[in-house]
Amino acid sequence: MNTVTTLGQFIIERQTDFPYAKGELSRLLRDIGIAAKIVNREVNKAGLVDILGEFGTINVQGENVKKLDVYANEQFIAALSAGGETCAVASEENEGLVHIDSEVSKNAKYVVCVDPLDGSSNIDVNVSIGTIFSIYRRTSFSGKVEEKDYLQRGTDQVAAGYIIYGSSTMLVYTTGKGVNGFTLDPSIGEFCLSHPNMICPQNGIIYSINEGNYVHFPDGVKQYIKYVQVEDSKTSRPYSSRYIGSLVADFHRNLLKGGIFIYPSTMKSPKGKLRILYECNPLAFIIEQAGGKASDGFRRILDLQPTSLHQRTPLFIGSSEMVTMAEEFMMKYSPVMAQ
Ligand code: P6P
Repeated sequence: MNTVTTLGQFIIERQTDFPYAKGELSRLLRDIGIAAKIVNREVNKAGLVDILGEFGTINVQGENVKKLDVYANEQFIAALSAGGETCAVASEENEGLVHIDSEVSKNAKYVVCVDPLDGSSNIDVNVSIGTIFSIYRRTSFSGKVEEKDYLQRGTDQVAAGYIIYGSSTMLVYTTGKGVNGFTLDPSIGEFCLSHPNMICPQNGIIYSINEGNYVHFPDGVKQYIKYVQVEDSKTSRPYSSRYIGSLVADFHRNLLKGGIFIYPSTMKSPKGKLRILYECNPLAFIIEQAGGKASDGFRRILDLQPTSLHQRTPLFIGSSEMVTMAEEFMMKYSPVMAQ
């Protein structure tokens, strides 16, 4: 009989990867898994308005109905607070740091960045959405956590992962020892190991970009798009265009099948749209651990030095050979942007 490995069992088994670990990171990952199950329960009901009602109304239970991204944010912060293993959270939903000041948490050694429900505008049309998280050791040794505790390079991440709420709900994470995926089995309420040692194909035939912004793309991106659309059977072109408009869903498909996701700078988002701390860095950590690549078109994402919590960057991420080729187009046709 196939043995099922739950997320909890896997985390404990892998604790030996970190000889000096005393279990804090394991418990922190467990806390994230708990919040993911709670959010999953509500996300799966999102279409049943009579249960949730419209944001700002009172539902059948007499509760104030919250937008799901607000609800998700509260659940992750509550689970992390209850777990006591992190001293603060930087969230896409909060302008400043969310300090966790309980006696246990205020001396905790980890800080967490989270996009609690990315792509939440897709909820109403039943498109897959996701949570993205990133974990660092705090750099200050005492006192209140400050923004500088978060302004670390992506290479300093201790762990990173995402949850995708789709046809099934999966949690995918890395601690720097490869990437593993767990699928939620609702019948037992556990995330079970379903995708051990995930590897991103070095090449692919899927490109993901919002071509509605074409006129505002840098020339390097325009030329790359023209290249992938040319008929050439030797290089399997034209590629297939797949763009869901939900970062976690686009990323997850490309991780499994091979492909490149590009959100470049545009007129509307001159620095790119996606955030370094809780979107680009965690996904860059995962893709590199799976053998892929992530850059801003010129520089490795994980080497970027963030200067603010909600800082944005252009993002080229996915199969290593595809990202490298797109970077070559950027260097050839948009070299001025390399500065
Ligand atoms: P656009 C969703 O709002 C999001 O933050 C990501 O999940 C997604 O990849 C991107 O924005 C889509 O942006 O401008 O193409 O609608």
